[in-house]
Amino acid sequence: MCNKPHILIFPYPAQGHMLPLLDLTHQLALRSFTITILITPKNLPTLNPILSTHPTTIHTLILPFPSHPKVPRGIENVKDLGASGNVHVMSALSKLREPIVQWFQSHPSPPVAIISDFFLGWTLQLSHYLGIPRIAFYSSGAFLTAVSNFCWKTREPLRGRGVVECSEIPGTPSFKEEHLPSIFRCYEESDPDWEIVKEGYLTNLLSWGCVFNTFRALEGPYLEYLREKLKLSRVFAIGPLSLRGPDPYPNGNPGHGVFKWLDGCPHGSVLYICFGSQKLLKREQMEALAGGLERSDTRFIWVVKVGTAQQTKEGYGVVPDGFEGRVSGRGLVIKGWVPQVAILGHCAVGGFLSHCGWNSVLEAMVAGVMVLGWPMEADQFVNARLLVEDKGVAVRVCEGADSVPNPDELGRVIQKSMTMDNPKKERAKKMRDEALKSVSEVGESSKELDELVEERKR
Ligand code: BUP
Repeated sequence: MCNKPHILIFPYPAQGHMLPLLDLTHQLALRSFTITILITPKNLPTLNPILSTHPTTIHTLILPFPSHPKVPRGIENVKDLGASGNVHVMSALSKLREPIVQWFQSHPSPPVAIISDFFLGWTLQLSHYLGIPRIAFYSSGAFLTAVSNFCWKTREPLRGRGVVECSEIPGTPSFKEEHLPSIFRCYEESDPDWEIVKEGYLTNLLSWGCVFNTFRALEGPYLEYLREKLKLSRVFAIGPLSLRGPDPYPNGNPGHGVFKWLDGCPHGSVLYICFGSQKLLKREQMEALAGGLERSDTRFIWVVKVGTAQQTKEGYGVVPDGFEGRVSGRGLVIKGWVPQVAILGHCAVGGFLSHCGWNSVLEAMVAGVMVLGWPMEADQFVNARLLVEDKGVAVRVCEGADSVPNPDELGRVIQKSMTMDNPKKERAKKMRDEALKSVSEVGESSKELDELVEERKR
């Protein structure tokens, strides 16, 4: 371990946060860093591809998930808890400070830097204590960071205002109050967990550097805003990271049946539907979506998140009776995890009905497919605005975590979006070219990754 700079990587336990940070970790391992990834036991399987790709340069620091009164015992990943659990998971993880200090102090060759998720802002103070720099890893975009920063600064006056105009930010975007990241609306002064969250968000920008999973063609003005207006000296835009990860199938593609089915579908004809790792749709939403898909007469793959036995009993994630039979041949319903990046990259896929989670946004751009957005919570409305208004590569089909779309209308929008030529599809394809260019040898994202690496090796 001694000759190569040693870096501690601390991901946040939600799939959408872990996966891109592991892609960055892969790049650092390729560039002669020694790495330790801090992980809790149940999240260890997510590391399998990267650990088997770098068996000697990537190590793990496995620490038990700290107990917390609001995180049920045995849960270590937000995907088993839902987005509202984030606040308590963030708070629980802050109890890892002491074990990390002990590990660091007894290590023969301790890390020279820590890269931790932006949901772990408290690690900045930890890094000061350890005397090493901290790099904040943003698994979300620069636009969101600009909006979040604006909102924290003006948080009190935001309440009850209805519409919030982000006056300083390029384009002066405005958002309905309920479309701002939920953290600003749910904030509870009296709950100490929220204090940890707020502190963490605010201190992130004071880190030695801020790394974003984004690329200039998608978010150029917002990256400039962070650099120029907020005067952040080290902003590294190094994405899309889904193009930089380890081979997900080092022993050969396992041949997921979905690809065989896609091979038989015409070019651009399939709508892929997935709402990320956390969102479970309620019965009425499942019925409305199924109804819309049935009426759309469109080929589709619908990835369904299934809940606990109790949630299923209450109708969450339940596919309506008879639906699969009625759409047999033109639609696939898949319960469980699928290789999303590879599916989006298949030439038969022509659209993505998405909750607009940041990774899904980037993966759609990499695949060059237009997005049919149904933002629900968290950063998703901000991301949707970027795609629909700024970039013109998406349409909104519904909005809100509890909203139930009208099946007739949904069916019509899906059919129209998938069958008609429109400029959004063309723009999405251009965005794919830009994404690929950014990670090419001479691309902007590659240059910024090189800069980050060089600065940390100095
Ligand atoms: Br579900 C699912 N396969 O079946 P987002 C998700 N993913 O590869 P979220 C799969 O998880 P956060 C599946 O490709 C993307 O990289 C998907 O991230 C992958 O949404 C990631 O889009 C999901 O940011 O994110 O889950 O809401 O965890 O950040 O809240």
